[in-house]
Amino acid sequence: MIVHGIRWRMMPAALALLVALTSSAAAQDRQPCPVARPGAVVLYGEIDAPITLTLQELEALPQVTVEGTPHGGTASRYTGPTLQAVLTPARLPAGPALRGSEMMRYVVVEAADGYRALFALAELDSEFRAATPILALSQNGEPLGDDDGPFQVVVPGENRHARWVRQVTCLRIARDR
Ligand SMILES: Nc1nc2c(c(=O)[nH]1)N[C@H]1C(S)=C(S)[C@@H](COP(=O)(O)O)O[C@H]1N2
Ligand SMILES: [Mo]
Repeated sequence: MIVHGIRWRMMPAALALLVALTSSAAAQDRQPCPVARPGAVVLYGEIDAPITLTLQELEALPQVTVEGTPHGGTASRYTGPTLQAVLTPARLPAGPALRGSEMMRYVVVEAADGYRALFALAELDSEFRAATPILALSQNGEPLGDDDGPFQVVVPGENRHARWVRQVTCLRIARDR
């Protein structure tokens, strides 16, 4: 009986702790990228030092155009470098070198609103799949608007759009061990 009483008296404290833990975890999920630069994409994480790529530098990379239909919109042409091309300065393993323990590498795409989505490095590799995700700079030849741009991930062939990250700020390079 005494044990029972103690448990019940602890309930409000236990609930408060649970709420505090869940809300702080949710807040952490929504932290914007700490190294973001306005109008640029920053590569950071498991690389020697963060690398900033400006719009001009992204435009200088080979450009790919893919078809995609935005949420509630009509079929569009999205153009920009592949995420693989954007990641080139990070010198990550690619093609035949992407195997064994390297298969645990991944990239977290981070957005201005704190939204984040993860791709395995292999999903970005053109030797693994015919069409790989791009960092779109334009839609139907026009720069992306403020809601989506200036940079938006477009994933060819992926029907759900949860990884079509809008307002991309950073690519965090990581790996599991
Ligand atoms: N920055 C950012 N990008 C995002 C999201 C988001 O909340 N923030 N939502 C994703 C989801 S779940 C979908 S379905 C698509 C389309 O969202 P929209 O309908 O708000 O354009 O964007 C994706 N990209
Ligand atoms: Mo969604």
